[in-house]
Amino acid sequence: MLDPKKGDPSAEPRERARAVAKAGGVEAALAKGMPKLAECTLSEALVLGLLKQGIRKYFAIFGHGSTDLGNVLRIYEEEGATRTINCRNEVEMAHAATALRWQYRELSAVVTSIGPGAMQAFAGSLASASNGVGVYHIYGDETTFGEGYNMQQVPKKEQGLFARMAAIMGQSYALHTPEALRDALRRGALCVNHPYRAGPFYLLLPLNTQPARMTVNLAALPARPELPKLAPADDAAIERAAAMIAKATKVAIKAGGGTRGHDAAIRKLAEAAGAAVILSPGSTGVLPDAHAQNMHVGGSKGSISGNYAMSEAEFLIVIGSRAVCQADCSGIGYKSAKAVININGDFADALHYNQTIALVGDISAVADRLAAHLQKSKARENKATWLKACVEKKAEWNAYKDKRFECSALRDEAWQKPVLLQPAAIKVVADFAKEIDAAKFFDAGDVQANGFQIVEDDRTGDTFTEAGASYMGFAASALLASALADNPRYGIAFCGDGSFTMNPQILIDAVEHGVRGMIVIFDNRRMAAITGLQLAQYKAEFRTNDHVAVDYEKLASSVSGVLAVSGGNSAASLRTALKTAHAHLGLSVVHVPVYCGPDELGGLGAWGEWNVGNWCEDVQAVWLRQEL
Ligand SMILES: Cc1ncc(C[n+]2csc(CCOP(=O)(O)OP(=O)(O)O)c2C)c(N)n1
Ligand SMILES: [Mg+2]
Repeated sequence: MLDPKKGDPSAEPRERARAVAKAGGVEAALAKGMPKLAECTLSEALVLGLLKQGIRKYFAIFGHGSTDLGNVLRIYEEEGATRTINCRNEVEMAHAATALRWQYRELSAVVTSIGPGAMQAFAGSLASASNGVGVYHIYGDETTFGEGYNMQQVPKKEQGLFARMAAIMGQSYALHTPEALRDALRRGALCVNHPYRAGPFYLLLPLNTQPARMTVNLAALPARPELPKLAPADDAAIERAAAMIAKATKVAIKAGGGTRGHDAAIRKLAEAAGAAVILSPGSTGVLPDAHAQNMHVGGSKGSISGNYAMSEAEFLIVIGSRAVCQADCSGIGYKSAKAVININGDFADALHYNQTIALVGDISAVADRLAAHLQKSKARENKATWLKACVEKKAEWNAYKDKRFECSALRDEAWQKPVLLQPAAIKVVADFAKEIDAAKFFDAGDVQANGFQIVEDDRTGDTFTEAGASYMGFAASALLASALADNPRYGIAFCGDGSFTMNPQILIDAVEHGVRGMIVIFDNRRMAAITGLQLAQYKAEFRTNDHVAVDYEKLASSVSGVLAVSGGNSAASLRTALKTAHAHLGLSVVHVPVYCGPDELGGLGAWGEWNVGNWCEDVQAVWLRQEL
């Protein structure tokens, strides 16, 4: 209850917020004389602690489980110390926070109420866990007195169930005691800033400890950790690895998602080793698209050239890969490989295969040293025949793709008229993105799979394909990151109709928070990726579409501020629509009807094997015989 006799309860927090904002951070404010010891609530101490780690930005949906924290965020925002944006769906905001870190490297926190809000944000955090992206999640939680069930807690006579659940996904800490904040934030800082295995850190904030008063020593709260890059201490293993690479004649590099941002080192190593480079869906751009040694993606979807290199290479250099079943180890992966060099920061990932020399450490640091040895020994020289065969396979793949890109409209059963084919339509939008230097976002379905087979990136950071979890709804939600980014970049979300309807909240949130960007809905009026799998495996479709016609243009334009445009049924009309959409100073939506049916030009094919459905027996039989 507010007690008028006690004066303004927000006066002290306001003063601290002002001091921090004015100085430009907690440490700077302390240096300028802000008292180290603060008497405040746990909610405020948490906000100060996060500020000390450089976190000023919050995505929030408040509820009764987070009103106290919300009140502190209000005061701190009024003084210019933090920024909070309110969202419409917790899954959406978890995705936006993931994208903010992934795309812009900016750390933020997601704030929810207790119960359903927390549960939804938790579900969304799978994307940050799967892609190794650090984000703080702060959930309201049951009171520590245990006076009775708190509404919306997990209804069981057990303690700390949300914290336990969250700890399975990442790491969690229940702030049962305000003074535990120091420990919680030290663990959190390492989790969200971990150099090679970052992920979500969950702070469970009980309803009754949020307003509890405490003495916090601001000087003692942990700052963002600075960790040195690590690499093997001596050259013994690197020399052994270099000698093996020099001797082998068919070498491939598998560049996993961990290679993102290590473009220069990967190129140097690939060229020194004479290795064909197989990309993951998440690492397109690490080697320029047209580089002769770039074989494009490999795996269950894969490509003609990527999968050729995967199955033919006799020697494998795995870099920054966690060995995903679809992309690596089931089916197509490395049937001819006799030995592996694995560069990874994580011991377990580095030792995933047998016959391995594990070069544990920072990718650039290790790859540069290995490349220097390979250059000295001219390791590339005996690989000309192999690289020539790889180049031929890449030409085959490019010709195969071109045939699909050139195809004009085909008559579609659901649309009852000729409509564009998905690969051709995605190519038009991907080319447009390049033209205007936009970031591309993909999440799931045929749109994602065709997308990573199509994009022609020349550097890390032009495509964000949520390949870790393939979470339908990520792409559109990721646009919201730009609302909080220091230097927002125009983004285009490539969405299937199914994926878009999982998280359409962006229509409202983008307008409210001033996002400039575009959603392109590739509408085949079904969840076609699953239809395709069902047909390929069991020759029958089951419940992957409905018969409800949705007018996405009308739906999108019903939100004031959103511009909706029809992409039409030809490449030319789609290009015109993209230009119109891009000229809009806000969020625009381009709706493109696309074909789904038996014509092979409607997709880019699947080039690998996959341990699912009725393929398991065959795939597993091959895997059992593999010694790697
Ligand atoms: C949240 C979520 N639910 C279910 C799935 C499983 N799933 C993967 S792709 C897909 C269908 C995607 O449909 P759509 O977005 O329309 O793309 P399309 O394949 O039709 O191009 C489904 C249901 C998923 N990846 N994410
Ligand atoms: Mg669809």
